[in-house]
Amino acid sequence: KTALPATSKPTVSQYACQRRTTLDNQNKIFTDAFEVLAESNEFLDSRGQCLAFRRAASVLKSLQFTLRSLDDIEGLPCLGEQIKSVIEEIFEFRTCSKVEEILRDEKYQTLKLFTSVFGVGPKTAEKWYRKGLRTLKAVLAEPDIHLNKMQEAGFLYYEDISKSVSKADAQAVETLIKDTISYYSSDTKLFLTGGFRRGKEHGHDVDFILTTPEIGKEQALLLFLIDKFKNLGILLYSDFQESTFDIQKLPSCKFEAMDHFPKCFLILKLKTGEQTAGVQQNQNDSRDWKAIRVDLVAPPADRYAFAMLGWTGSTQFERDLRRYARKERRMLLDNHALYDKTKHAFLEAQTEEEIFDLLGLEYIEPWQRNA
Ligand code: DGT
Ligand code: MG
Repeated sequence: KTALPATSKPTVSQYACQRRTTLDNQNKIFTDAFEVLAESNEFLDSRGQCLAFRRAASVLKSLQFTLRSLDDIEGLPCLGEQIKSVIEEIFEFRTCSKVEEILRDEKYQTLKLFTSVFGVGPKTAEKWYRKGLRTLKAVLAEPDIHLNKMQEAGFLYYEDISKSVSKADAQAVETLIKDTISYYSSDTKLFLTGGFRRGKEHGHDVDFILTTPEIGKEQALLLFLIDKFKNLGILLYSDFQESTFDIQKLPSCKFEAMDHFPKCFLILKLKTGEQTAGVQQNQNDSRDWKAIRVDLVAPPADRYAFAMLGWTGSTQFERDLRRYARKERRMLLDNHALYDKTKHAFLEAQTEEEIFDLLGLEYIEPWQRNA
């Protein structure tokens, strides 16, 4: 056997889609710090800074060892001077003063609280903060705040949906949907996606892709399901968005834009088999259910692979897939399609493996996409 020279470390790609990132994070102390710094910059609307911290966290998550000294980060991508100094401070003090300062900051704490409500983003949270509001109770008591339907539901079921969803809950929802779609057609397919497909034990919601072998038949599927849930008395909230999908359109480079498939954001009543306090405070009835956030998306069967790849995440993995396609392959990728700008042609794929292949990437399993 010939030993590798001491200097030859495996190179780590700057793209998350060329790294294998499991849930076994060996550098949590650093990545937790970067997530706080990223979020604080998101609240400040500093997109570039926010992304820089997210990328750094993502690189460290992919390492199979814990950082011990500055030598360990030599040659790693996405770790600029600012990031290095945070890592250095954590080496020395086990904590970062900037992160501590953010965590103590009243504004950060308040924006974090407000954005934990379903339907409330950083912009709305900021608006409420500027009005002098500091608690959820204060928001509800403020006469000139108009909540939209989503936010109303967010407040009403806050106690349940602010807690994480377990894998067991996700499986229970899967069974429920499976039973219900059998009434639509026996060949409707249901796939768990999002964080649970990546092997996570907990999530903020449960994401599913549904499709039918016959193209076009998936169009009415979600409305059928919503109607059934309503009749079953388990539909607490539903926001249905119909298809705006156009096969001719080039894939969108913007990750933040939602895809164009029919989809719905739901809150469902899931039977738990145990008694819990009522949803509304000062309501002393008990209940044997909890509210769960569920997202459903119904792409046509020939778009299934792109939709599945796009909805499996993680967000950082998705961003880098698109960035890699554009910068390294002159291709445009989104949740609907892959377009080759050199050949001026759409590239078709039936499976995720085929999409990785078309991009010239090694296949990364869903549980290795926790970037
Ligand atoms: P969770 O639910 O917090 O445990 O984590 P995930 O990874 O399931 O995240 P979730 O449910 O917000 O989204 C599922 C996937 O869907 C996500 O990993 C990427 C995709 N996705 C979510 N939001 C967007 C978006 O605004 N645009 C695009 N293109 N994709 C999105
Ligand atoms: Mg999810």
